[in-house]
Amino acid sequence: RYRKTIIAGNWKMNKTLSETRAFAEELKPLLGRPKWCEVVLCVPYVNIPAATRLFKDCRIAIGAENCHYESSGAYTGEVSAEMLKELGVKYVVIGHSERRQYYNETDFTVNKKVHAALEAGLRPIVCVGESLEQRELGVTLELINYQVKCALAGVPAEKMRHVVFAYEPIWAIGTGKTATAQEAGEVCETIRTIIRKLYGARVARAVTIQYGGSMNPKNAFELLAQPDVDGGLIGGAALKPDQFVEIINAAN
Ligand code: 3PY
Repeated sequence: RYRKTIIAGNWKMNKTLSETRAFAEELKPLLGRPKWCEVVLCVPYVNIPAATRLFKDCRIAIGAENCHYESSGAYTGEVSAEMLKELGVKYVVIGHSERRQYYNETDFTVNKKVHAALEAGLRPIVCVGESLEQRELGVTLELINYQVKCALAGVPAEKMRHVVFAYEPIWAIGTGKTATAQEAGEVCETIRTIIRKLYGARVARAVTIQYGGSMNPKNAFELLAQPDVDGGLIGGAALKPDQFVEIINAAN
């Protein structure tokens, strides 16, 4: 295989510390045979120290849901990529549509955060995706092209094996609507084509591109069967141990 399949949960602003512990206890006995896909849980900052301990023995990597683009400084309330790295964090979600929508995340700050994450030794999971209006206007692929190029501006080819993309159509996030496997496959293929134009075929072949947006145990298999869909970034279904394990099994 050219690239890793990555199943990553995105908990968003869910689960207290005690709920994190309970999730781990419920999850562990459900995890079956050894997985060849990489499993990641992106959790709220405050749960990271506990999560890295709780999930170590089942080889689930921990991710953060955001980071700041500076390594330190007068940014009250923010957390840097370096701080995350020292806690044992491996991945960081960058540019989730909820952050673009509610917290002024722009393609410019996404690019700065991608650089910060790579600099700190983290693997950014870069989220791109169109709104319903944009899809209906027929500008989805142009928008994806723009978002991917902006995110990768100045990123050298040798760093690209640490970069993950997640295609998350905004209209499918937290709405229960899913892109069809074909729609998801088309956009993920486009993302790979953009990377190929920027970095060449070898780099493009090795990049993991996830689908995100209401992936669940029912639709996971079909989505993951698409040749350019290399995993999932999973919202609601990652909050429930049984559903999360079903999706992991669908990828195995
Ligand atoms: C969702 O599935 O709702 C997500 O936003 C995953 O990141």
